[in-house]
Amino acid sequence: MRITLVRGDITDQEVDAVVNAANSSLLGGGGVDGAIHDRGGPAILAACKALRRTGYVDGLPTGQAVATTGGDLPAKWVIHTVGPVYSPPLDRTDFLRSCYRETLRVAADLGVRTIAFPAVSAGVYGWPVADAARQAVLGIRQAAPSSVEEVRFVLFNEEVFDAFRKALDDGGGVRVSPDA
Ligand code: AR6
Repeated sequence: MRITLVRGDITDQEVDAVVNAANSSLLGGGGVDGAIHDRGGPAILAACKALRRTGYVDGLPTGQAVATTGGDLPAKWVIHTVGPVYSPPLDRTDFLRSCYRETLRVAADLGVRTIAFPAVSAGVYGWPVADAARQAVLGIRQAAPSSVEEVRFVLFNEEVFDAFRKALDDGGGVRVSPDA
């Protein structure tokens, strides 16, 4: 599995699956969530509502992941995951790593080969960016080998991009594409 970094908008990514930094209601919000629903159109919300009527009556728990159609996005799938709200002194880091592990497990079940992740919890949920990047890399590295060939982190601004580059500094085989 190859890990790549790009600075950009996750809704532009031509990958099999994009990851939504959702909330447990699965009914939309701001940030990545708002952008995905805006660009992906009503089919995504309809699929989320259907999930709420069936297996996820109480919503999607923190650290878990579930897939829907990608609607009008270039990606075929959206995999929704719920990051933890940053709330020291509670240690919620394993929930954050779990978002990446669980998302990759769902992706593998779908036969996904390329997947784009945002910096889960690093926006509205307030997780400090440097640690959000470290937990992201750890979570990806904890995932079982699967069909996934490329994990692409798509970072919206330079500060987050630099944090992920630093977190990956000790890893080999990383391709950095700031202009993609
Ligand atoms: N593409 C890539 N990254 C983005 C984009 C985009 N289009 N838009 C924002 N980011 P956030 P969270 C970056 O707040 O912290 C929502 O209301 C952003 O700069 O989207 O997990 C949900 O419904 C930041 O670095 O997710 C939840 O209620 C990162 O993506 C809550 O926010 C994550 O920011 C989830 O908060």
